[in-house]
Amino acid sequence: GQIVHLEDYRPTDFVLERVDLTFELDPRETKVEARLIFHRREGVSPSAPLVLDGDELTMTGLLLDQVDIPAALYEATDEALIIRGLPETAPFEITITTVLSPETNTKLMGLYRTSNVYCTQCEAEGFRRITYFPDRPDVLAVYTVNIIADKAAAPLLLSNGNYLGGADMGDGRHFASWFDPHPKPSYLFALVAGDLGVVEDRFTTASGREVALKIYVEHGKEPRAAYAMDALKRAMKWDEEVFGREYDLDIFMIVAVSDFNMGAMENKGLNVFNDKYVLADPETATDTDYANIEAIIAHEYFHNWTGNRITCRDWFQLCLKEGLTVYRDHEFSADMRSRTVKRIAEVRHLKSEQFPEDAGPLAHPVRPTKYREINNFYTTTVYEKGSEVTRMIATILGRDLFKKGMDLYFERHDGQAVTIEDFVACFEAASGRDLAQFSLWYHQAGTPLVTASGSYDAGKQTYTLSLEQSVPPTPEQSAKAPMHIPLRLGLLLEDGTEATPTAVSGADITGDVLHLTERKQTVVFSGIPSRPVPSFNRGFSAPINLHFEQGARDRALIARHETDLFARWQALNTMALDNLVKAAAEARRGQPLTCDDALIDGLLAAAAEDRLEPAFRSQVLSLPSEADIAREIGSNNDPDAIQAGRQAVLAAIAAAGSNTFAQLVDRMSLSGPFRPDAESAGRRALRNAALSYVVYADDRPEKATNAFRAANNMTDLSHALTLLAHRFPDADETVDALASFKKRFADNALVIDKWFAIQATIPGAATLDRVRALMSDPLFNANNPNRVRSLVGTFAFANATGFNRADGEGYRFLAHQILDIDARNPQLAARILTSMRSWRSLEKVRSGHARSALEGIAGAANLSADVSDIVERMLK
Ligand code: B3K
Ligand code: ZN
Repeated sequence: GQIVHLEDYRPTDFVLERVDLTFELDPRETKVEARLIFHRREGVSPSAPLVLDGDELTMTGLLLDQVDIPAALYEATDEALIIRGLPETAPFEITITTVLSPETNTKLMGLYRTSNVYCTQCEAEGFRRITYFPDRPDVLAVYTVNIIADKAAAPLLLSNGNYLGGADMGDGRHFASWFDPHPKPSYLFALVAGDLGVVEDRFTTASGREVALKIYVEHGKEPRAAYAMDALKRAMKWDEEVFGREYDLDIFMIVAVSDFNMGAMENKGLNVFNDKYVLADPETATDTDYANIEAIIAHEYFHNWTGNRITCRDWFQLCLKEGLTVYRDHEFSADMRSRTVKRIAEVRHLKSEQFPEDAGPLAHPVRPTKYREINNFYTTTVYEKGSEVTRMIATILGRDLFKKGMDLYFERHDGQAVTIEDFVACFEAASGRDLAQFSLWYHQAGTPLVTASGSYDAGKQTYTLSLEQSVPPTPEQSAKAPMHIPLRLGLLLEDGTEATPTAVSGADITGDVLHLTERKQTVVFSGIPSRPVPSFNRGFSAPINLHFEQGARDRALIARHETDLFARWQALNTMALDNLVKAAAEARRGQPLTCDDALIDGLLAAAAEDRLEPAFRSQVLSLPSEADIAREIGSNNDPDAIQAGRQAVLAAIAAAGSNTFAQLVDRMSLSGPFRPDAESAGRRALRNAALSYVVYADDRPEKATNAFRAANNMTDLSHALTLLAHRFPDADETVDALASFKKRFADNALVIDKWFAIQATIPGAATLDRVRALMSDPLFNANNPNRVRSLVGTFAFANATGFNRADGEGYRFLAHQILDIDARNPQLAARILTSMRSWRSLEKVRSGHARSALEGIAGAANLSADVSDIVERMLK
């Protein structure tokens, strides 16, 4: 693939007015007729050819206004169809016939088959695998779609928009026609055909439109779609109440399929989902699964306005729809559940996924300026950091002006394909604020570092904060300008109350938001009666790293008294991280391992504090991961030492807290039927966190085995199995439990994915052989993305000691898998390869092995653009 540059953007020469598609579906020989009505854009040279995108297409017909185009006037290459001699001003119709083989389409882009269902995935550039087309998001058109198929094999024929009608064709086939009145880009096109069961419901919009809701799943799985339907209705209502957005068609459909490259896709009126994010019942889904379903159903629905009605001018603007829509789904989940616990989970995710990306060779701005393969830019930076940037706009403007800006965005740009600049301009217009410096968040990669130091002057009763910001260099961006960082902050006094300064100089402050805009700023707070304890970055108001020397006593004060609950968690988590880093260093040097009493006291006090909600307490008890510790250390990492240090800290907490944990296991148990609501999930989470420590403190598998036997829902069952497998991998009890779990759920692939993932994350060097063996298990399927992600992906992403073996075998294994997967499904291969994005921060023996493995991939023949783009950036 060629490198595409943002600065090269220009509109198409021809305007697409209408699209008429007819599909004659067949597993190996699907015929697609595309009738496209264009006119030459004003001012475009009359000799300019029409250039359409294509990818692996076989064309069998090409007409201009129903007449064959002579061979001399067109040229079809691998990537394009170029037609010359077209009318100067009058509209004309191009008819293209292509023939496809959905059954052998293993890339899962374009039209493919999954479990006998025809389905499409077009974002970002999949539509060009269906027909030649101006396949770019700024080409918006109205589509009519006719689908013809065998009636027995595909009784159900779906596409975007509203159903127009259909009929039997008398020859065993039937057809259906769909019309989508909303102009849309090709990436939002969808077609689904097959034999599926359906769950139906209705929704009445605020203005009285009746919408039919349908969720299609494999026959027999209908009961497992009930929660998704409930989440959909709640999302529709919430978007009306909070963003004033109503649905705009008579029907909204979701189809769950079992082979899908990502989570889900927001095609207009016809969302297609990975079935993992639709299907749930207590026996087979964990609380995390329920929460993910709620969030993703909402996310795709919210795209109807942020993405579909207002779309991206080009793919550089991806965060325009993704960052904003993630922000919207985060807010939705916060309103449905506990806002604080949701925020903690978001920040943990951001730090464990986005921060490493931003600190490594794959770092890129939220709004990149060039790409080789756009599929590689559906990243946590574009999504999650993009969401944080939107959140910061809301923090800077305040609730009302943010709402005003959003309303203006919807009003100004409905029906358009726009840019980040257009988006930001709406907030500037609504608030009168200049967001030029703030916009650097879109353009500068890297996680800013804020270093703070404070001094108290008792005589003057002033507290002086010296703040310094820097943004680390990232690929192709060495020098960075200072950013506008909205830092929420509180100054706590010894008695736990908050100081209210009589004056502040050196920075703009609105409410508790301190606006950091200079490289160095000295802020003086007056009227502070005693030495204050600063609590920085409340609610994680800015996605930054913050360095401030703060003793355990001060952190404990924050953990006890902060009014911002997120900051309480943050104080304990930071204290834990400091200890874990220290313990890792001790393990590395072969010294005795220590754990501070202040940490143990803080964790146990929070765990036992009944005024705090259980979900929050479970977050306090869950220590930073090995990857979190590695990120904090930053370089020359030894995963074995990190793990040894972490285990020593866990053991110390488990020993000191044995009574607290045993009591929590008892007191947090639930009776009555399973309920997936946030409160019940929180109790299960706290109980399971406590159980982990109980099992950790014991060298016999008995307690975990009992928990496994007693579990009556998947959250508890899979947690107990994880405890058994991770703590006692070779015990007979573990072997039995793994076997019984497998037997019980052998016909449910999504549950078997958990079985694969639990085993893939067993710590230690021996797990690689286990993973290899599991790849030959009859329940494994190397063609199914969910299976591959659960076993190979989980091993590489989430098993620090197993994957990063000192002998390099883990990397060689992964390299081999990447090449194997790449031959079938490049997107999947490239995604899993990003698990090595932090390879340079390993100690030199491991990083040497990692480099060789990456070089092996880079040197392989026939690499896809997806994988070669990632591997080359990683080696640069
Ligand atoms: N927009 C899709 C992601 C498409 C990924 C293409 N490689 C799902 C989402 O973000 O909602
Ligand atoms: Zn999205």
